[in-house]
Amino acid sequence: IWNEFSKEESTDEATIQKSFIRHATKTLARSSYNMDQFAAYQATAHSVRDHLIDRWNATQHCHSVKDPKRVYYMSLEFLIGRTLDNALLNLNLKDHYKRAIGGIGFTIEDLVDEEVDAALGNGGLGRLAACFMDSLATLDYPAWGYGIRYEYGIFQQKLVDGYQTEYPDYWLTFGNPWEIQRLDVSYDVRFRGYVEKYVDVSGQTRYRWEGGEKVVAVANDYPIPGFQTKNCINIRLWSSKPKKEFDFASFNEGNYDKSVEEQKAAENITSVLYPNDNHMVGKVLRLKQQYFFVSATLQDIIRRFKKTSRPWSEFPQQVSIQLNDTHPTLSIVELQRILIDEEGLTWDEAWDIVTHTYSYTNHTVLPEALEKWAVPLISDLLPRHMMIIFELNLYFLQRVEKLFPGDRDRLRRMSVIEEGHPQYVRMAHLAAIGSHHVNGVAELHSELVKTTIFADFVEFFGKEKFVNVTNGVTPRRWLHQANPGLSTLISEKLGGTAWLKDLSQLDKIKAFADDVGFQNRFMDIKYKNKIRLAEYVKDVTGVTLSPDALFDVQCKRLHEYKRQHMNIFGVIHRYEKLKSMSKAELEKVVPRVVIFAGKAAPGYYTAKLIIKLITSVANVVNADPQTSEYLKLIFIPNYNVSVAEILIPASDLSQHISTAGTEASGTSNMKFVLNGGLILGTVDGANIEIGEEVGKDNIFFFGALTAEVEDIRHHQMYHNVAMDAKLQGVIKSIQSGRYGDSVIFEPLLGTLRSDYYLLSKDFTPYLEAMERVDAAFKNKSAWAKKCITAAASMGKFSSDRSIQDYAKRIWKITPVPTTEEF
Ligand code: 26M
Repeated sequence: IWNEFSKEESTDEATIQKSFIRHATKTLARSSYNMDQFAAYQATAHSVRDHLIDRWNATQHCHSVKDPKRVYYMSLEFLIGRTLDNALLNLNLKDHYKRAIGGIGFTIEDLVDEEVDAALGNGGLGRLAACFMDSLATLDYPAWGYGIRYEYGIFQQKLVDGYQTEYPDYWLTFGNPWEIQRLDVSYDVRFRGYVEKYVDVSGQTRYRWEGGEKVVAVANDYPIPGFQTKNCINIRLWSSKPKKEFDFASFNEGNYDKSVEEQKAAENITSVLYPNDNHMVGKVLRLKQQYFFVSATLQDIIRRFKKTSRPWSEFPQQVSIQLNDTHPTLSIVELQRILIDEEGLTWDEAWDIVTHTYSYTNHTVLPEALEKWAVPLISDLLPRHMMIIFELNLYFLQRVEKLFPGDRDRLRRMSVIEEGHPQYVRMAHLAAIGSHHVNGVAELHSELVKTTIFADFVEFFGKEKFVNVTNGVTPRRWLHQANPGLSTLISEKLGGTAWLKDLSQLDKIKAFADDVGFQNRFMDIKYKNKIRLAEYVKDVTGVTLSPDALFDVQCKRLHEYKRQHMNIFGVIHRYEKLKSMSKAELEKVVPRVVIFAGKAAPGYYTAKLIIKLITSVANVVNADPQTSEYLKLIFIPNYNVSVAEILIPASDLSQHISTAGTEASGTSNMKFVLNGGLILGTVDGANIEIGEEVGKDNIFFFGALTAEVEDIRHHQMYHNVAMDAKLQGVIKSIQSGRYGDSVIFEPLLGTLRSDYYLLSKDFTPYLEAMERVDAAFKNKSAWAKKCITAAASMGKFSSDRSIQDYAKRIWKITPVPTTEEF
C-alpha cells in the first residue's frame, strides 16, 4: 500500500488543479466563494510542497541506506527569499502550474508575488549560504544546512522624511507553507549552572557541567530541491521553547509575572535576527543564540552518527562541519566537551576528532567585524566551555612556545585570549585552531587572511591549512528565475538547459558577441527588464524613469567601507556639472538613472546619514526640470532578495567600489555581470577575478590598489590630507544648503577629515572611470558586445563550482544521487 500511494503525484493539469482545490478546501478551509489571491498562493504552495516532501523523503531514505559521509553547513543566517517560483523551476513544474493555475482563474506570476521573503540573514554571508544549499542539492551532495528559525527576519526599512526607519519583519503572520515543524525532533539546551570536579571509577579526574537553566530546541525543516534532480536536501532551523510550559507553583502563589517570565525568556532566544553586517555586537542574547544553535545542531548530528554504531574514531570520516564565519565557533568547544565529559574520551583523542571534523570560512578581515566575547560573559553563561577554552589555549600556546621559544610577543598575538580588563575570547583564533582548513572567499581576500589576521598561524600550522574558495552564486535563482528572457535566449543558443548545471558552457555564447542580430535580442531583453524595474520604481517612489537611460545601480548593505558616499558625491558632481552646461553641451550627455538600495544597521549613525543624503539629493534632482532628462536619482526602500531579483537583471552598470582590501568578495557583482551588466569597481574582492575572466575591456576598474591602501594606512597618512579639489566642490555644494539644511550632514562630511576609506584619493579616478563608462555607452553595438562577452565569461562564478571546490578539497565528500528505487 505504501509503495502504491506514496509515489509522487503526476503533473498533468487536472491533477495539479485537483491538488490545488484539495488544499484550498481541506488545508485552508476555503471555498470557491472566498478564494482571494493570497489564499490561491497558499493553496499552490501547499500543492508544490507535496512534491518537495516526496523528494525529501526519498532523499532521506536513500541517505540512511547508503550512509555516506555528510557535510553540515552551520550558519546563523540563511537569506532565502521566496520559494514558490524557485521550487517550480527547480522541479521543472513551472509550465504545468502556469496552465493549471490559469485554468482556475489566477496567474502564477501574481501568486508568486504574494509570498513574503524568508529574510533570515543580513546580506552577503546569509545569501551565500542560501546559494550553497541550492548547489548542494543540485549536485546531489549529502548535505544539511543548520540554522535558526528567527521569528523576525531582517527589519523592514521604510523612509520617513528621507530617513531610514525600521519596522519588525514578522514574516510568519499567515503561516509558512515551506516549513515542516518536527515536534518529535527536539533537544534540551542548557545555560549557566556550575562545574563539578570528580574522580571516575578508573581514578581519572574529570569534570561535569551541572544544573543550569534548560530550554528546548525544536526542529523546523525547510526542503531545498535541486535543479533537475530528485535530490531534495534540508535546512533544519531551530526554534526555542520553554522547558516547562508554565510554573504552576509561582502561578498559584500569585506570582504570575515570574511564571510567564521564564517562558518568555526561552522563546526570546530565537525571536530576532541581529541586524548587524560586518560589525560585532557583544550582546548576551546573541551569545545565547549561538550556543543554543550549536548545542541543538551537534546533538542532532551525533544522534544521526550513532544510529550506525560506529566507533567515535570514525566520526571525521562520516561528518564534515563547515562553520560559516566564526558565529558557530562554540561548536568546536561543545564537541570537545561532549567527547571528554560525556563520552569519556581522553583530551587528545577528542581533540584529534574535533580538528579533523571542522573547517572554517572567514568572510572579513575588518577589525571591527572580528568576533570577540568577554570572558566573564562566557564564564557566566557557559562555565564548562570557558574552562575548556582556557585549557585548549594553554596546550596551543605550549606548542607555539616549543616552535618559537621565548617569543613572548608571538604568544600574546596568537593567544585565544586577548589580555586586558576584561579578557576577551578571540573567536577567529579558536576557529582556526580547531579546524583542519581555513578559507577566504576570493583570491585577494584569502591572501589577506594569510598576511594579516592569520600571519602567525600560517607560520605555525603551515600554509596548506589556509586555502581559497572563491564565492559563487546559483545561476538557477539569479539567471533562470530572475531573468527568464535571457535564460530562454541562452538555452536556445546552447540547445537546452544543461548549461544551468554546468555554467562553464556559457563560454560558447561568446561566439555571438559580434552578431548584430544576437546583440539586438540580448539588449532587447535588458530593455524589457529595465521597463519592469521602471514600473516597480514608479510604484514604490512615484518617480518616472526612461528605460533608454543608463541604469547605474549600487545595492548592498550601507557601510563606509563600501563607499556609497563616494557614489552620492559623484552624483552631486554630475548634477552640478549638468547645471553648468549649455543646451548644446547637454545634448551630448548620456542620460543616467542612478539607483541605490540597501539597509543600514539600526545603530550605524554614519550609514543612516548617507541614506538621508541620498534621499535629500534625490528630492532636488528629480524635481529639477532643467536636468530631468539627463539625471534621475532613486533610493529603493527595503532592499531584499525579491527586490534584487528585479533590480539586478535591469542594470547596465553596477558599482562595487569598496576601498581596496576591504570587501572580502562581494557576490552581487557576479549576479550583475551574469545578467548582462558591466561593473564599475575597485581592484578588490571578487571584482579582480571577474576582471580576469571577462577581460580588461569589459570591466571599468579604478582606484588605489590594496598595497597602496595598506601603506597609507600603515603610515597614518589618511589624517588631514589635502582634499581632492572636485570633492571639495561637492562638499561646498552640500554646505550651500542646496539639498536642505546642511548642518545635518556635518557629521558625515566630518568623517572625511580622517579619510580612512580614502575617498579623497579615489574620487578623481572614480569620476574619470565614469567618463569612460559614458563614452562606452554611446556606442550601442560595442556596449552590447562588452555585456555579452562579460556575461558569457562568468562560468567560474557558479556556486556549483564553489561547492565542488569545498567538496573535493575540504569536505572530502562525493555525490549520492537519489536513484529511482527510493
Ligand atoms: C556579528 C556579530 C553579531 C551580529 C552579527 C554579526 C555579523 C553578521 C553577519 C557579522 C557579519 C555578517 O556578515 C558579514 C558578511 O556578510 N560578509 C560578506 O560575506 C560575503 C560572502 O562571503 C562576501 O561576499 C562579502 O564581501 C562580505 O562582506
